[in-house]
Amino acid sequence: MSSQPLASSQASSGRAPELDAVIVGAGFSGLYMLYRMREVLGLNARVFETGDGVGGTWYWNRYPGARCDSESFYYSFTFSPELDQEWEWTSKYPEQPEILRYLDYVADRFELKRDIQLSTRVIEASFDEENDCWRVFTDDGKSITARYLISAVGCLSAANVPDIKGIDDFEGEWYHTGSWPHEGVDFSGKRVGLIGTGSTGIQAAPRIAAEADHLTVFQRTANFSIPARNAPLSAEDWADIRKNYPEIRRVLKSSMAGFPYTLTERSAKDVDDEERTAIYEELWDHGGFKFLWGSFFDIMLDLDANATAADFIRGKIRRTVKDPKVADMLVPTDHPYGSKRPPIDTDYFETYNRDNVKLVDIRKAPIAEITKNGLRTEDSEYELDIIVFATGFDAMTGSLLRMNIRGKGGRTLEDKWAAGPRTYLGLQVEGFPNLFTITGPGSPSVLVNMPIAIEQHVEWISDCIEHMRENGMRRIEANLDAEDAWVDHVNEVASMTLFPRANSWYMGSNIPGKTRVFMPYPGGLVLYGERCQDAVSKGYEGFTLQP
Ligand code: NA7
Repeated sequence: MSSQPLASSQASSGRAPELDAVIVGAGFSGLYMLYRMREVLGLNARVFETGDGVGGTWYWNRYPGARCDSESFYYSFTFSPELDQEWEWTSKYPEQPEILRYLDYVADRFELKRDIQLSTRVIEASFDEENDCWRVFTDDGKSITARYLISAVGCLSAANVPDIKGIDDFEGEWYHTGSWPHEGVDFSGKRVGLIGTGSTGIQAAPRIAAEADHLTVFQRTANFSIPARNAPLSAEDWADIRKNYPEIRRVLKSSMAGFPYTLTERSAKDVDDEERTAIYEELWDHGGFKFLWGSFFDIMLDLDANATAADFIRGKIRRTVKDPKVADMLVPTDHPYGSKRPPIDTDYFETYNRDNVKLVDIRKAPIAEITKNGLRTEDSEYELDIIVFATGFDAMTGSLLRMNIRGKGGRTLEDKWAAGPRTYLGLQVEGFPNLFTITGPGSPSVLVNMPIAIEQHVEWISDCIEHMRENGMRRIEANLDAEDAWVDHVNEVASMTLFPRANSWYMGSNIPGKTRVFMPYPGGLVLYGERCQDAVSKGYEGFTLQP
């Protein structure tokens, strides 16, 4: 389909915007959104991207060991059968450079780059109520108007560097994993301190340990992790995958979390110890997210059921780590398995058997300051040449808020979300017409295999814009009552799960001062997709559309 862009055909009243849409971010979301806007709707869109290349999260996260935690043939675009046949992943869990090459290939393959303005950060956006459009300001001193503002900034892109006293005095080098130098970091012969044992720290530790003279890991919270069992993909594997792609895609989209795994209908408490252990052993040997999404239905619903999985993993940690005192420190005790984003690893626990690795418990003796020569906790000093912050992100809201978005009456998104993010379906915010948030808070997003969540959102948004165009509408806004009801629903579903029992970035509790509220929608992809479709089939119920 190709037709006249909205912006140039707009003459009814007010001034026509320069663009149909500004899309912010050129990762998975921004690339596909641009494709849909241009190639499917024939509209005039521009992407602004801070990085000097496409790739989003995969552009920034270049730390050693950075790789995808979902299998490559599940973690990729599904919209183009031709692309499926052309691209071949080398392994089950490809490393960051390969994923970045894929996204760059997609951008070239669909000639997207001509509408992507790199090295440009959106610093402000204001809704123009008279003309029903957004004015978007960028850090090159320019501004542009667009009917729609579509956030494709991702859920995990605002890096969290903790405010630790003395960091400016440190005479060594320090890096955050989410903005890693392109030229890499040479760890050879260096004493390295790694702060953080989330998914990132768990991926990075084995790689840094193998390169550095010495690695000290500063752990605040011990974490559960499942082995990835990465393996190269052979020509035979590929022949099979290619043949089965349509079926793989169908299953992914009709699953709970965008993976081809099904939770059994049995409770973990209804099987005897022997059978349950055999099931967990099989999942452990398989590796990856299947342990969470392919086991018992009540793992994330019932503490006792969860404890069976958690105890199994604790046993594995104890059997892997040779020093019982270190194993004790590594065994998670303060949250249910899966209530923090579960990491997937390659030799993480084994790393603590190396002579050049030390684990420090900073819950017991917190970091007091960074000194000229390293780091001081409340009971010891550590000399370091390099400090790596694997301390995560201001997740889900950070990147959105950094854009200084002002809606109706000049109200800022920051003000609207002062007590936590509020959206209708994670797609729109009351008071902010014509703003769409791809994988925004209140949508399944980070609880789902991301490309699948992204495609569902992008397709919903582009269908909505098409509907607006066909019906001569130029403003769409979520209704307050629909938004309130959705926020209540998200909270209600979250309270039925074990997710709120952890201090996680899902809850905003990793950022000092951030409101503690569960941000993603935990009802699963299918239920969520039905809610989105239901709104459409009832004439965009919960939204107000205006000509
Ligand atoms: P995460 O999962 O937020 O992990 C951050 C880690 O850093 C975690 O162990 C935190 O401990 C620790 N942390 C955070 N702030 C501090 C301070 N101030 N002092 C000490 N330790 C701290 O981020 P990741 O980058 O690992 O993963 C983010 C997502 O990216 C991941 O889930 C995937 O979806 C991809 P805590 O647990 O809060 O006690």
